[in-house]
Amino acid sequence: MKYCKKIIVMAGAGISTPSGIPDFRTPGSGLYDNLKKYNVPYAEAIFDIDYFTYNPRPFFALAKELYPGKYKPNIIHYFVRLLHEKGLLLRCYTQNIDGLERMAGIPSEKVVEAHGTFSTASCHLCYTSFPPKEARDCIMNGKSPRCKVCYGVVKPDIVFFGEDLPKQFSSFSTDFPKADLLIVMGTSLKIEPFANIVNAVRPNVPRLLINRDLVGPFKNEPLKSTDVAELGELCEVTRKFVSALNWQTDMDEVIKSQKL
Ligand code: CNA
Repeated sequence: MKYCKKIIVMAGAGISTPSGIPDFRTPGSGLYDNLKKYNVPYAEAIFDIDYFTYNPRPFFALAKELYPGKYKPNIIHYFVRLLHEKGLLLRCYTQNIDGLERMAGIPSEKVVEAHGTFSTASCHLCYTSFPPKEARDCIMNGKSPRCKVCYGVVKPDIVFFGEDLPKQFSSFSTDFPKADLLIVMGTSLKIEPFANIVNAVRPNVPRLLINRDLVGPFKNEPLKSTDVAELGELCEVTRKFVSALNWQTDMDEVIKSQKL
């Protein structure tokens, strides 16, 4: 870390499981094993744009759970914030839609929410913007928000399977070649095109995976000499890093400054 000044973080649902938000694929606790109550014919249907057009209710039931407000950032989000405070964070690319990076105080220009956000909403048919608070109120009250132009169903701007990623995502092509360290954490690296940008750093740049299991290129045998995998619980590994870097006091201050 001492020699790295342009760190990119690629994050997934695993950084938010310690905050109480289930990920997709962890057997037992992951969303894919717990979708019965949403009554969907197959797991991915809940984030499938064609299925949403046919029946938006399962997604809205899940959205009620996931809307930011209920959950708080944890030490992992604050670790990314600390990288920023120390002038080391080039960008955090997250697949998460929980807004916990924002809540941890990482400035919006430092975060690319590659799979969208609940903070804006639009019609899923004509893409006209819709007041996000009104969308939230409707969904929380069990109603479907409707577009004021075409009466199509409005959804928070979460990227579904079959939809394009936000424009911001394309900045990876200029960010990644500048990075001098890539940290990949809490993701199965199963969803494209996000998963693939792990290969967009220069070939000699170290890549560090912090996760319960090996994923993506970290599964290769032999492992590339510049790739390192630190397997385990993210909170524990993060604490270990904070201590090894002697950042405990700074970490305490960052958490204290973000009164939630
Ligand atoms: P995933 O496919 O569920 O993978 C999560 C990965 O994190 C797995 O490899 C787990 O083993 C690992 N993991 C989970 N918890 C921990 C932990 N405490 N310590 C260490 N490793 C852990 O999720 P991905 O993010 O790869 O999949 C991308 C999807 C998930 C995106 O489209 C998201 O929108 C979607 N998602 C987001 C959230 C959220 O915003 N919090 C929640 C659920 C799903």
